[in-house]
Amino acid sequence: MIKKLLFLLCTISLTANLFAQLQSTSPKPSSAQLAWHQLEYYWFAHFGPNTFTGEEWGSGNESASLFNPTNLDTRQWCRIAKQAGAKGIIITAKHHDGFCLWPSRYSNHTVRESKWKNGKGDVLKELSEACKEYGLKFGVYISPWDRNHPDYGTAAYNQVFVNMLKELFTQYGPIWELWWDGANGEGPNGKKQEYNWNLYRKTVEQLSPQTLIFSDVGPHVRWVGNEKGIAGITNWNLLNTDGFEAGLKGPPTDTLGTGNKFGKYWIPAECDVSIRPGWFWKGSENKSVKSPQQLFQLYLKSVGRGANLLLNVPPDATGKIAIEDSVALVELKKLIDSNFKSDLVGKNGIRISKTRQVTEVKLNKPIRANCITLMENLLDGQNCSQFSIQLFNQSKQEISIIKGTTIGAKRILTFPTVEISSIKLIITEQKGTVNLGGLSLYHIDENLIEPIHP
Ligand code: FUL
Repeated sequence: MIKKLLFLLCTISLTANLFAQLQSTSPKPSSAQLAWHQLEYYWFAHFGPNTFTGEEWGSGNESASLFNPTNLDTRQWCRIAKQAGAKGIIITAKHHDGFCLWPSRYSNHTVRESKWKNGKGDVLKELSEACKEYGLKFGVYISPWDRNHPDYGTAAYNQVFVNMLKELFTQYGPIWELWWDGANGEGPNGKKQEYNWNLYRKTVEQLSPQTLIFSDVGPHVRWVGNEKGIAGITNWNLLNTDGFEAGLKGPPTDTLGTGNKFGKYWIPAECDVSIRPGWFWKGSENKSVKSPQQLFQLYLKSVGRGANLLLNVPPDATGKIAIEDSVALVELKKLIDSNFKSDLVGKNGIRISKTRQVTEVKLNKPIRANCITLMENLLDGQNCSQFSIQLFNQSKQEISIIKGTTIGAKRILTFPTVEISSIKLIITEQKGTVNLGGLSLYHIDENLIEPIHP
């Protein structure tokens, strides 16, 4: 009997030890990443010669004089971004066509060679200043693939790219997020470039250690594996990147969507998607701007799955955000605000009993609802790998059960409307102790949700 008891005690303490060990070795977000998680939603701005030619991938042979916005107004972009609830703007400083939106000393294909402002203009200067004025984060997309630069495809180009990065960080900082496109096509001499990612990364780390670098493999933020704005239903903020590189040598796209449960590094997913069919503005697509309801769906499938939403809002050829886009964006903000305005638990939840794995909420009267949001406090890492939520009516009968896997920064779960008297959340599987940051209940507009979710 005593032997059995000792054996049991040993097993319990070994399991507890293993649990504590797992928790302490599991990756955690840096403070810059924690702050990034809180932003939830911000903009992409694709702008350049393509805005004037209607191309998606410029050849690099376009004349610089094509770039000539008649009324560039980056403050208008920021005003609408603010009104629309976006937290920052990431601009295409250089797309695959090689055209630089700043007068780079390392290229002959820039705003300086254009007619805009007689070659004296600088889009990055204007946008970085406007972002500061409006309290928005400023980010930069810079494509290493360059279809214009004569050095592309030779070792010298890696230094050109480094020099360009240096210009960006020394002249337009602070740069909050740097977006690295892994695309690697041919340059003007028909050759592809061997990118020196380590050199690029070291350059940025030296100049701006707080900047979050995005690519297929992070190191700080990862591509979600599609350009539809949709994260995996299971979405770990962890990823194994050893042996992978940005671009074609990246992890499989479905892995990018879900992350790795036991991933070695904290590299959360960012969902990029355009408000229009293309990434660059085209007059012909003015009627195809996504509706506020479609954008709300994307919000649920990105932010609502613990990722961030990077929504592309391309300025038009005058240099402003078109009316079609701004109307949809301001409406989106209204939908988010009105539907998530009142947390019905906050208003009516009387008693919350909480143990390590079970959280119970009793409501002081039956409430009609169709949405629950969960949040995990990520300071201790991401730990929930399976949960179930039971919904009970007044007679304490279970009326619905919702099962899910990961929670992360935020998890938005929708279900057919029911009248609820109490809620029981059970963490059925966890990697380490789940630190629940919030459980809220809403009744959102039924036309906005798909029948069953997840
Ligand atoms: C891709 C590019 O090829 C597209 O043009 C766009 O910039 C998108 C965000 O990234 O890799």
